[in-house]
Amino acid sequence: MSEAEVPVLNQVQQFLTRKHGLYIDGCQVASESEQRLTVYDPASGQAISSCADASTEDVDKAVMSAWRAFVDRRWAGKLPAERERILLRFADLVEQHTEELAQLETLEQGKSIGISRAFEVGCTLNWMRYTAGLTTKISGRTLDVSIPLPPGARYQAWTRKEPVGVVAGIVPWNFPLMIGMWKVMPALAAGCTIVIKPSETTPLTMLRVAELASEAGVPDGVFNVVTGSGAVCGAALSSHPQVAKVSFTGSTQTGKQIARSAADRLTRVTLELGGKNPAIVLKDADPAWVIEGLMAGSFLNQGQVCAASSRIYIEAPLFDNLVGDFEQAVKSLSVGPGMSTQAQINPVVSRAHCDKIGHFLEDARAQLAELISGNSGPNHDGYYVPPTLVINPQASLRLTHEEVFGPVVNLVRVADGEEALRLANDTEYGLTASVWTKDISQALEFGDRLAAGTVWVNSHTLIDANLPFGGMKQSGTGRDFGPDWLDGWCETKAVCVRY
Ligand code: TXE
Repeated sequence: MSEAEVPVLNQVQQFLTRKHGLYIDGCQVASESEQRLTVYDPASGQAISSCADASTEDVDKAVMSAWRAFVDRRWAGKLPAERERILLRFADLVEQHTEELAQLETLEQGKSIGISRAFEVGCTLNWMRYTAGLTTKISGRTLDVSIPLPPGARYQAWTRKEPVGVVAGIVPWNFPLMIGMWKVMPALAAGCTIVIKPSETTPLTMLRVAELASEAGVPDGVFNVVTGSGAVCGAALSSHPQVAKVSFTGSTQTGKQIARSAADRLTRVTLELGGKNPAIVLKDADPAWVIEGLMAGSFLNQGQVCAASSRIYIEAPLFDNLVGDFEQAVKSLSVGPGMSTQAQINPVVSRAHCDKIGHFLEDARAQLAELISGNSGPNHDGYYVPPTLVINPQASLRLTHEEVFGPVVNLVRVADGEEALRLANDTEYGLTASVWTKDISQALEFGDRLAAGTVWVNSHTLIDANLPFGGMKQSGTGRDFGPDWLDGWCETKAVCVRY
């Protein structure tokens, strides 16, 4: 361990050595299956823990626990203010365990401990408290109706929001705690119950926060966790007949599979899928803002961010100078383990993902693309990918169009803003986009014409609990966050009363 590496807390070491089961009905239970899935530290490639590889029977047990908790109204039947108090207490407990959760996250996911503290836990707390507050603001509308029969009858009508039922939350590995809580919290705030499946690569933090939820007073069966593969555990969960809604974040391919199986029973779905997000830099942009904003927008969490800026279109007069500035910035990044407080780029999540990014780069090299790379990682078995700029990639390269989901960003010279807009929108994705300019009219014009669920001006990848987020086109369906967030977790019931 180098001097800059954070010592692992005793409770984290103990948690890693536990034989983790599933979290059902408010306690750890052993899986029906003997199969285990190994959890690796991306900085070393060493096994650090394992989790249960849940069977279809396990998933059924968890869903039925959530179903019982929903139908007997042990959660939805509480006063909204009581649910809010419990959820705020849950947030306080997560805050008290910040260092423990941040270390677990870094050890299983690879990201910097600073990012784990600030984002995985720090930002998650903002979302938790925001959503807890929504619990007491659920409301419908009163509606005047024009029903003419029988003659002389009078009516009053209104809508009520009711929790949709048992929710299945399926979570990816890039922000295991934060994205997990983006599913748990709105479900609980709305009065639903949930079974959550973290990624098999990063299952640990969800198992730990489920314990904290129970400690905060969330009733047994309301928050359940199953761990396991996508093919068995994920598929069984998302197609379970008692699941009323699936909230999924992950690849477009798996999202489509889930939507297809949900169609059979018209299960509600929210899908937050991939992106190949453009940033358009116009010639009057402030270069210092561009470098600061788009270095973070492209390399945060090693580029494993669905909202990341991965295609940067730069108007010709600024291009050469900005490429020079990006090169300098990329080459100055230090690369090392997430537990180091000094490393700015850390390993990616898994050997498989490291190899996948490697294949994109091999394809680019084979086609003689111009690549500028920063530092390589330490010389051991971690999953390191050097931060890389691809200059004017040809249309034939896979990384020109496909989501790399790694520390790789395309810098493209464009003649003018019109060419940038055409290229920016020439994608099957539509998650995020940004435009960089000092001209407010240009900014608004480009904002209107970019086909993306979120458009930033002079920033990128900055999300907020009060700002709706989600994709157009093949980046998904539905919106998370914002004042109307719980609408996606509720049914609207119309009530009409004759008097
Ligand atoms: O995703 P999957 P993977 C993108 C990114 C990445 C690619 C593949 O480009 O390289 O997806 O990553 C569960 N039924 N994103 O393979 O398979 C799985 O167990 C139900 C974008 O890891 O989509 C995990 O819990 N569930 C992204 C979750 O789905 C299934 C974040 C995500 O895994 C399932 C991550 C099935 N049939 C990757 N198959 C984003 N939008 O932020 C798998 N799963």
